[in-house]
Order: sequence, then C-alpha cells, then structure tokens
Amino acid sequence: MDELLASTIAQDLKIPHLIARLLVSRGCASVADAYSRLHSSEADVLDPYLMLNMDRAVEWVLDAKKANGKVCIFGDYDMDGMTATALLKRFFAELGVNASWKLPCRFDTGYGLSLPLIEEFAQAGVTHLVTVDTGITSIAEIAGAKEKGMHVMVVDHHQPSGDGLPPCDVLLDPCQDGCRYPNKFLCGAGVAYKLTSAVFSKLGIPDPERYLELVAMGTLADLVTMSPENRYLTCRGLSQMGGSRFPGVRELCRRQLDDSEHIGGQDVLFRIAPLMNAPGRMEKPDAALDLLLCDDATAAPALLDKLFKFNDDRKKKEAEISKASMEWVRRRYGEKLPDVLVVDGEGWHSGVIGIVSAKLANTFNRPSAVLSIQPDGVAHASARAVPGFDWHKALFDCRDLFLRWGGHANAAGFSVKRENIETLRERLQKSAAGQHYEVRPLPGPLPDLTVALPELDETVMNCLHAMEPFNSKNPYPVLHADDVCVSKLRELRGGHLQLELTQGRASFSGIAFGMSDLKPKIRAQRMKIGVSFEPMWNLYNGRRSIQLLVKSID
Ligand SMILES: [Mn+2]
Repeated sequence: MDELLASTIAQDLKIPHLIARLLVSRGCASVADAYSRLHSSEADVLDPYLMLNMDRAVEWVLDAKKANGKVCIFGDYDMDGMTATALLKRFFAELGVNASWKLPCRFDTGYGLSLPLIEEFAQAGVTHLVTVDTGITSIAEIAGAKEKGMHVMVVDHHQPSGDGLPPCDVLLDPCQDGCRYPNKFLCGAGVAYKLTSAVFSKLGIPDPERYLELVAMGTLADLVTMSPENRYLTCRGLSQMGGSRFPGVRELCRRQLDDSEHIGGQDVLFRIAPLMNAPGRMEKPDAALDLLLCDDATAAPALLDKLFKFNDDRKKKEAEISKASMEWVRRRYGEKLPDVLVVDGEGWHSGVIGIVSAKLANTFNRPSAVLSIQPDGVAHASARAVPGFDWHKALFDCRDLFLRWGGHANAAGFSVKRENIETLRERLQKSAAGQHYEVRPLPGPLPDLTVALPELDETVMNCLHAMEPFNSKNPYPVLHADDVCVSKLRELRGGHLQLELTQGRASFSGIAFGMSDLKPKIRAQRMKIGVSFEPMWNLYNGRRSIQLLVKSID
C-alpha cells in the first residue's frame, strides 16, 4: 500500500484516512482519480444525439404520435427489459400516446420476438412496434413485422449477431458499427432513457430525470460496466428511488428495504431484483411490470403482495431443487467429485434451475449445470461457471449433442436429449481438460483493509456511500480489525450471533449470520477476536447507528 499517496489524498480531499487507504488499496492512483471515485457528475451525461440514428428515432416517435398509431412496446423478462419497457410506456403516456406492452415468457415462446408474437401484434392492429433491450438479432421476426406493414424501431444495447442487422426503420444501439456514442455500456433502460431525453430536448422539455430510478435498476441488474455516465445515472436514480414519484417503486422500497434513505447498489441487486424477477421465473413477468407502471398509490400494496407471493413460491421451489441436487451429487459421487457437475432431475421447475446451478457452482467450487428433464425426454439446462472455466467454449466443444445452446463464458443454457446426458458428462470432462481447467481451492474472503474501530464514524459512512454503486466489480468494502473485545455475546434463532465489538473507546453492535458454532471458539479465546466485517447503517426505531456485519472471525 502506498501510504504516502493515501495521506496526500486524505489531506487534499479532506476525507478520512481510512477512506483514502481504501481507495488506494483498490487501485486508485492519484488525487484526481480518488476524487472521481467519490463524485459522479452531471457533466458525464452525454449528448443523446451522438448516438447513430437518434434523429430518425426521434422522428419515428413523433410520427407515431402524429399518425395516432397503435404503439406496442416489446421488452424482455429480466430487470433491464422490464424497467426499459416501463420507462418507454411512461414516456409515451407523457406524449399522449397510449402504448400497449408485451413481455416474453420463458415458458412459452421464450426469449425474444417470435413469429407467433408478430402475428399476435398484427391481429391486435399494432401499427408501430418498438423493441427494447432486445431485437438486434431478431432479423426474421422483424422482417415478418415489416411484411405486415408495421413501423418498427429497435432500441437495444446488445451486440449484433454477425448475420446482418434487422430490417427495422430505425436501429438505436450504441454497439452497432458506425455508432460514435462514447458510452458503449448503456443497458437497455439506459438507451431508452437517451431516446426520451433526445425527444424531450427537441420539444424543449428538460431531461426526464424522474425516469432515472428505472435506469439505475436496469443498469445494476444487467451487470454492465459502470462507465462515468452509467455511474451518474445510477447514483442519481438510487438517490431518488426511496421517494419515487412512481407509487409502485415507492412501495417496493418502503417494504422491501430497511432504510429507503440510503439505497445502494446491493439493495437493488440482492433485495429488489430477486423479488422483481420472481413472477417471470414462476409464471410470467407481467406482475412486476404492473407494479412499475402503477399510478395509484392505493393499488400499489396489493400489486406488491403479488410479487411477495411469487417470491415465496420461488424460494420454496429453489430450496426443494437445491436440496434434491445436493443429494443427487452426494449419492452419485460421494466425496470424489468430477471437475464439471451435471445434475439432472425429472420435471424440475425450469424457472429456478439457473439460481440452483449458481448455488452448486458456489458450494462445490466447480462449473455446474442443472438439467430439468421434460416429459418429452428433452432436458433444459442452465449452467454457471467458476473462474478458469468457460462454458461457451465447453458447449461449443459438445455442440453436436445439443438441440439448442447459447450463452457466455460465465453463464449459459442448452437443451439436450435425455439419452445424451451421460455422453455429455464425459465430453465436458474432456473439454475441461482441454481448457486446462483445474479445480482450485477457493480463496477466503480477503478484507480490503485493516482498521482500528475508533476510525469508524459518520464521515466514513458518508464517504462509503459516495463510493456507490457497489456491485460485483466494486464490492462493498470488507474491513478487518485485530484484538477486538467481544461482549454481550448472544445466540439468535436460526444459528446467528449478536455481539458487541469493542476496541479502545469505540463500541459497535455486530451481527454474525450463521456463525453460532463459533461461540465456543470466541469463549476459548477469552472473548478476544480478529474480525472481518462490512460496516452498515442500521435503522432501529428511527435511530441510525453503525452496525458491523461480521463476515469472518479469527
Ligand atoms: Mn439488457
């Protein structure tokens, strides 16, 4: 650690030494760099007209309004797709256009547009179709829509397939060839936001910042890179979310988050996204979009209740299939696991197999796939990797075995006939060897920094908040303190520990989830421990205090 640089940063920016050291430990190289990590600025918001075809996109929207067209918005069933759809729906409503919307369902037509859906739109008399967060690879489907005389605009952020572009009237996508827009990391909701901002600026209306909470949710959940513009849009969105002017979002924050004044990236990723995704996993995503679009504060609680119900069902199914998968692994392999785990079961709910395969990859520390065998003898699979293994490569090596396949290095999906599952297991082993993949022991959670507990105060917490948004690439800081005295050690229901942690003149309450078996160890050490923790604000009876979320004890 460059302690000298840390001291300079702390002095120049008048920030706590702890924060300066934290920034340096995360690769911060200068005072200016440190400043930019603590501030996001409106100056990072780019001119929407830098995006290729923006002029024509604005025209398309205004033409749809002038022609009194029947507009339909087609999105995706993930958080980005849903927030992007909600954003455009609200935007058209503000323009006085009552657009309809449609989200795909993973249990019938699956991801993206399909010809039956185009037929459905034509039957419904849709004249203007806009796809958002999807569409750039739907070449045949968009050709179908054009044949039926629809005006089609694609608002996407994905890479083109390489087989050409869809024959739409307007294509807005910062990743297409020839687009000079500097921020290539916008999510679907982000591109939709730039479109609305371009239309409003043409009409002489200020930037529609009220939509930014939707952009924040989409940007975080889609795990896109936090470019400076994305960071500003996300931080701004997070800061206004708790007091959102959209009743559904307000209700969501009020009931799902402990503290809707300080909403961070982690709240969206771990509390809001799973809840919003639950209807789409269990049935169809529409209930989540209904909540985002709700304009009646008295209706919002019932809409949110529906989501909680879907989420409870999702948790039950997930627990059931997790347990069955773990048992399957133990029964088949005992202690000697193969490098790649392929677990199958009859009729497992395919909406949760992705979550379960992530859990298996985590628990067994190796690439895992979970297969749900359907009554027709075809298994649908969801696969998750660990560092060092590339599912896309592995699936490519075995592609002759699949009916369908696709995905990235880290996450992928495929379908395979039941009789080929055993062969697939052998072939994946070979592919893993070909990739030189070896199961490596997991490194324990490495703390960012060793600190003294008296350093923790409100200023530190405010600076931590300024480092938002936290996500997998910018994880919430884990701090470490040595020689900490434990008092008021209490076991809570569910195997958790509550404890008071004291060092010098500073005392904080701590919570250690699932660590009750460490109680004897703490006693044996005469209540002196080293502890790694995340410092959090805790809101209790309207009082705010710093609480330490214990990650490990030594
Ligand atoms: Mn997306």
